[in-house]
Amino acid sequence: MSKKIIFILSFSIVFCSNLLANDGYKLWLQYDYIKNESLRQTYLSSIEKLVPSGNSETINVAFKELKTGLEGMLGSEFLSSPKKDVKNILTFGAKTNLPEDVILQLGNAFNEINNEGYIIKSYALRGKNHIVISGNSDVGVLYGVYNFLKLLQTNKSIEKLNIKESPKIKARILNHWDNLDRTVERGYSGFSIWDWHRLPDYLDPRYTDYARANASVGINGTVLNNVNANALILTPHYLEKVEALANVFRPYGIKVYLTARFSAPIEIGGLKTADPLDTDVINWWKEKASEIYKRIPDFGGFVVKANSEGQPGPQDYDRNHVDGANLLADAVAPFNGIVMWRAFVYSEHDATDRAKQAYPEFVPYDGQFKDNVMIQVKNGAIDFQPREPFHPMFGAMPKTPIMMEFQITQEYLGFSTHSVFLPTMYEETLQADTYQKGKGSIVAKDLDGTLHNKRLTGMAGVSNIGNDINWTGNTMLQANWFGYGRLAWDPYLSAESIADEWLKMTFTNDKKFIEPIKKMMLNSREAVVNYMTPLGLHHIMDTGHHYGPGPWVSDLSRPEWNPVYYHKADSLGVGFDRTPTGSNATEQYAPEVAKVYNDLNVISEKDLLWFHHVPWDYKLKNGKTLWDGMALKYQEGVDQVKTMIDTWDQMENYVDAERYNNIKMLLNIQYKEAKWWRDACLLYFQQYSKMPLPQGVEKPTQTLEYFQSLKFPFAPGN
Ligand code: GCW
Repeated sequence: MSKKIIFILSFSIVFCSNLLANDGYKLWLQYDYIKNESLRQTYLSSIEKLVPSGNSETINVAFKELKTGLEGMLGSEFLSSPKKDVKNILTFGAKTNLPEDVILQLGNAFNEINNEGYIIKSYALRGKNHIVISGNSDVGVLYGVYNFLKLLQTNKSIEKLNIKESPKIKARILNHWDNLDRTVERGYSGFSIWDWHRLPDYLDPRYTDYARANASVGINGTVLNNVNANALILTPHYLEKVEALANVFRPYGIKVYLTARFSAPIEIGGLKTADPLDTDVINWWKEKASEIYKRIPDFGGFVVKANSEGQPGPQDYDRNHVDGANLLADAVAPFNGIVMWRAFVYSEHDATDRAKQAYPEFVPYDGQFKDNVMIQVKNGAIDFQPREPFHPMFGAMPKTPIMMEFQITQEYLGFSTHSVFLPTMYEETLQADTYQKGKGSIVAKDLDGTLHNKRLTGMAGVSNIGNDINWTGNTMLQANWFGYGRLAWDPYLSAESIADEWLKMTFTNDKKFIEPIKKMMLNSREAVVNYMTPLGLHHIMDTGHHYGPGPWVSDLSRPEWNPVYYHKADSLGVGFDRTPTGSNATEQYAPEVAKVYNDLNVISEKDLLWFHHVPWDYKLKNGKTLWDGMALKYQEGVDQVKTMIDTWDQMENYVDAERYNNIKMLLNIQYKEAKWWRDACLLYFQQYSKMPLPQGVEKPTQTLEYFQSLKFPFAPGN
């Protein structure tokens, strides 16, 4: 081959590798060849040999990942030509397997990390340079390996490393709302990744890649099935399949959990009752637990949705959530299992403001739940809206572990067509101050246990993945799976740092790409709030499937399923009065917080209509009337999506065509739908405000009747 051809070939490999077809399957574990030659050489010369310590499956996984990652980023030169005089060594292994002289170098570090934490340290000894990745467990080492690889993926220096990191939350879990027929409730990325029919014998390689992706961000648990549960998952036929998945996940430090249908003792056990105080029921659950643990010794435990939206529960027998949760807790306690009992409960027989209903069912029972019960609370008191004030239960149960439930799938945020970076939203809730133990009692502190000194801690994220080739349908939304995992590991991280990492790992380190796209991501959540539910509006999505606007819906059987229940628009104004003159939901917050929410002069306008019913001509802080301000917010949301499109259009040279087009086409859909939201909502509310659209707001493209006539019987995820 002529020199010229070789040059052209290597040029195209080096400079165009990120422009080759890329279906997005590899997520943030792209391990792209490092194009900055001097940086690549520095890395190459700092890692000449990999030395594993220990030979567990987890260490083998870590070894394999290091080889894949380093070969990808550093090229085939890496380890291809074993040198005689190796000077730069990378050792990895848990403390128990490391040679004494290496342990000595790490000094006290092992006491400063917890059982899943890791240490990455450089040192020189007897003329050699060492990097060691270690921890108190093999899984800690694996986390260290992923984080070491991330240093290279994000082009950081690997000189003089001295990193000690531990997860701040113990149970870092994905919740799959996946059904046994492979449909996914509120799933917008294809069907379930669990191929129940072909399990347990056929193990789709995707299960392993799923485990890798999760471990790389520190997720250590997965609930395989929907909280609207089917009892069949607890029968031997399915448990065998669950066991097969657990075996795939175990080396990656991931435990399997299942949802427990409360009426399972009747449905699959042949009992007449599921009363939590009935001896036969108690024994049935104990036996079921021991049957599961025989197959899966490290089974994590159960998640339960009880007495909510038609699910069976202890209240069917005049018992309460404590009775229900403790029943299951006792069954799994001998095996160190836990129960995650959901607080998402509300009843159509209760006329109380839906936002208030969970609190009295749980908070008065603080201290009565067994030690291995966590109460799983959604971030807000209604239901995963584009913006919700934090749930009043956070900080309010000092004796009961409270875990967070975030939704990663975008049930109310435009499905997987809308590019919304959710860590911004998660961060807002995690940083919210509950004042339950005075100023600074932020939600994150209740979750990591430091606020009330809690032993069990957890976070759950309702997964957004399915069997689409790129897992999340929209490449941009991979960032939400990633970001959720990062925040479950450390709830104090900034959304900005997460976006930065994800972009570099997923696409490129080029600043000309990173800076504008990071900005785009960080603004994307406010955009969706603006074009869907500005100023504290909520739950005005169309009925059932929640796709598109439906503020007019008023005919559903349950009052609190109707958007009109939430916005209460009338000729006098709009918004839900949750102050003492209304439902008084604010009384569930600490007095300092309630005072702010109650007071029109101090409440943030972001939450205005969540807590107040205000007149259409109410003066906003910018001097505009509420009507004008609302209309302008809707327009602003649309404009923000336009800006996202303009930004993305500039990026064609930085991204492979496949992922570029995936995002581009979806942004165009988002733009169309943002306008749909703006027009439909403004036309609807205008019937009450009777005011003209202010200057700067585009004229609606269709009539209100047109928007109301749209029907989507086959919208996904329903
Ligand atoms: O958000 C609502 C959804 C239901 C879901 C429920 C829940 C799994 O509309 O689809 O059911 O919340 O969280 O239990």
